[in-house]
Amino acid sequence: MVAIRSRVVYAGQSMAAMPARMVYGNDAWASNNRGQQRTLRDLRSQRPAPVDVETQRLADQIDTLGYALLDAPADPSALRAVQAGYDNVIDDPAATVDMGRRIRHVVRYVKDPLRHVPEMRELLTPGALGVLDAFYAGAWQIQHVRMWRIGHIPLDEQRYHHYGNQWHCDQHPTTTLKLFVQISDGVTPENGAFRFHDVPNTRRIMRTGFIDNGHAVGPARRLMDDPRSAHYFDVPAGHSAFCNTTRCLHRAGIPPEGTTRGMVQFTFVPTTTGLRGADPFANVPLDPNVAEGKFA
Ligand SMILES: O=C(O)CCC(=O)C(=O)O
Repeated sequence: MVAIRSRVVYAGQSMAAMPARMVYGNDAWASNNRGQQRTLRDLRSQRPAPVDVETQRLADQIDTLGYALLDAPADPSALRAVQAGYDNVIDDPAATVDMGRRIRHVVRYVKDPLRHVPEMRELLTPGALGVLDAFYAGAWQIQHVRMWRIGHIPLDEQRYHHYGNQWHCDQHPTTTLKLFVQISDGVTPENGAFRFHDVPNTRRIMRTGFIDNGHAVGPARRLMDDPRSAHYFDVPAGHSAFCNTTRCLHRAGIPPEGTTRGMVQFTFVPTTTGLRGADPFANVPLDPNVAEGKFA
């Protein structure tokens, strides 16, 4: 019964999103596509960022493919401090909140992660800062910072949305970027790696039968589930990648029973109030969506 009801809801959402999907190849409303890209074009034409060729190449790749994997990992001692901080905080009920949609504990977020694990700041490496400056022409800010852990979802529950375990596109403005930082060791496609399709594949899937939240028919279904066409974030801990999760279809892998996978994520948006200051963490607001009663 619940499954039938969710199909109906999905179908309804899907119909509503259809025109924007055909035009833009993603699930964000027209206003989150068109106007946003204009903002970016204006910023870039006013003050192109003085960055090196490789940094610019990565920023350009985010425009065309929707993602960029950074070569240089975080400093090993910073990573160790973050991993120790994560291990300390993630089992503390006062510092965390369970946010799974059907089974609460399958995903647990740290409330105010910058306070609990201040060393997280060092995961935003000089390489990442350069790409941000190139992409946003220096005019960006951190919208929020997240640290979370996902766990196993029982087989008969895997077809439902618990955390981002079903293929989906976020509905943020298309100028929003997320930097994913691997903080668990030994992540593989089989044991829970985050995975995504690049922008050209996402467009194809969106236009050829994607319904919603892991549901698709026809060519979209085949392409979406073809492991050869997806990218897996199975890099060693300390490595990071930008992903435009509005333009790239993505999902979490599901860790095997008895295991978990952690993640740190920084979310960036353009700012119209000038270049970023010396400390990008100076005024990062608390994330209103990480709270008791909220869902992942
Ligand atoms: O890999 C994960 O834990 C899911 C992330 C995700 O879906 C998102 O950040 O939008």
